[in-house]
Amino acid sequence: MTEFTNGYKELDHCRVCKNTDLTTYLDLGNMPLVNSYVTADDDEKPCDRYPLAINYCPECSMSQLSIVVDPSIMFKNYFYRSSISQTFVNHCAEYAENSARRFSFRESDLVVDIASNDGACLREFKKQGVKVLGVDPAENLAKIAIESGVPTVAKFWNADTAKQLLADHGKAKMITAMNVFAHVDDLDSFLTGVNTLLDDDGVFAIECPYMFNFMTNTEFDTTYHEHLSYFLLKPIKHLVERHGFEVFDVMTMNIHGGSIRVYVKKKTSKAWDICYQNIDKLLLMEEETGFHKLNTYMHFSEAVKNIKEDMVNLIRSLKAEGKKIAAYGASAKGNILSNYCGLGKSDIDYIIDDTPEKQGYLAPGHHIPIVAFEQLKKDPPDFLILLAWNFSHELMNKTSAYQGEGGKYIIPIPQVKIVPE
Ligand code: DWN
Ligand code: ZN
Repeated sequence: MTEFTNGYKELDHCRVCKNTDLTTYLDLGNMPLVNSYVTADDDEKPCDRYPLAINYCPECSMSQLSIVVDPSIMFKNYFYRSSISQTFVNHCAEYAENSARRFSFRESDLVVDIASNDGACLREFKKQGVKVLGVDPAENLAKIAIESGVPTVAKFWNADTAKQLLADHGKAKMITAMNVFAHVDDLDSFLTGVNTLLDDDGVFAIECPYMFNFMTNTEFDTTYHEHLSYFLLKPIKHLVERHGFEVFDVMTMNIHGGSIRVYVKKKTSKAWDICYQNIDKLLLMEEETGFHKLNTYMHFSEAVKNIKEDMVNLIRSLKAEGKKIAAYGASAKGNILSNYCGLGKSDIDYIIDDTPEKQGYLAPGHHIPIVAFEQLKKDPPDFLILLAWNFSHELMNKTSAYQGEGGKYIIPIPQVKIVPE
């Protein structure tokens, strides 16, 4: 039984290879939980904060948080909805079409999505004519998914859940894990569950943010307590092979700041050719760019401090000139960036977010109010910080009228810049 004291536990070993000789290379201090939005009634109440630091494992090149926050605090009632971003929905549609073609889906096939959120991805797989089943612990999101025609089980994924689903639904042809593999502490139970539910010739696909982009683009604001692990291909390969699986293909993608998708099959299956070229090329790139050496990581903090300095200096100078500043995208990453930079209500008047469930709430930590899109017209700022910089094109398309009237954007990552200059 996992013991969480004050809502979290220290992690003194690598979750992939169990090595205990870990080195901290990024420490953002005590930060709020990124989806802990509060109502105005709690504006005066200080929010819970937890240590936020990343450790490197020299054995398997894994990066992971130094603590694990109790998942039931973070995921049982979840504000984030995948389907708000059309860019992400389009990404899912392409994924579903490509999967149906590549893996020759039949109507009787079952596709299971672990951490299925509001059903955004499975709605696209359903259009391919397969049976779908979502698994997500957030009861609020499971309800939305079910109402949209995506059968969903409101549970955490683990070995026990998999056994139950096998009894109720039979084996799955494909199991997808989008933006969840990095959120899970007990990856051994997670993978045991995949082994249980996956058909002998089934496909398991892991999609998660990629350490190469995280480091190269200084995407430090995607460090939050939900993201326990920061993956390269090397530790993922090590982990799945320990569970009787084999990586048979890998691709990198420009979604969520840069992600990796790893295709995995059971070692015993001969159904899928192994794309050695793609796998070996990425492993070699990781090694040649120094990601298997601690030294590479030790400069990251400096780059992070530079972004903080640039951001604070820019905001402070614009405020000194009497400029009005707002933001777009009450995102998890935006909550880390603004809190880490010490920006608050005196710097940012409001944050626009199209997620109905976030509107009317206050963002974690600094409690900046989250408002609907209409506020931009009612109370236009001089500068709009794109806190969901990973969707800058979509946000700028949506606010073209604002830009047409002379409005400007501040994009904080990979470096702080004003657009148009
Ligand atoms: O792993 C995770 C990623 C996938 O999503 C989760 N743990 C948490 C979450 O992180 P995030 O909140 O930083 O993700 P996004 O998708 O970058 O957040 C975008 C935010 O911006 C959402 O609150 C929705 C909002 N948004 C909007 O209001 N209008 C986004 C778009 C594109 C829009 O048009
Ligand atoms: Zn390790």
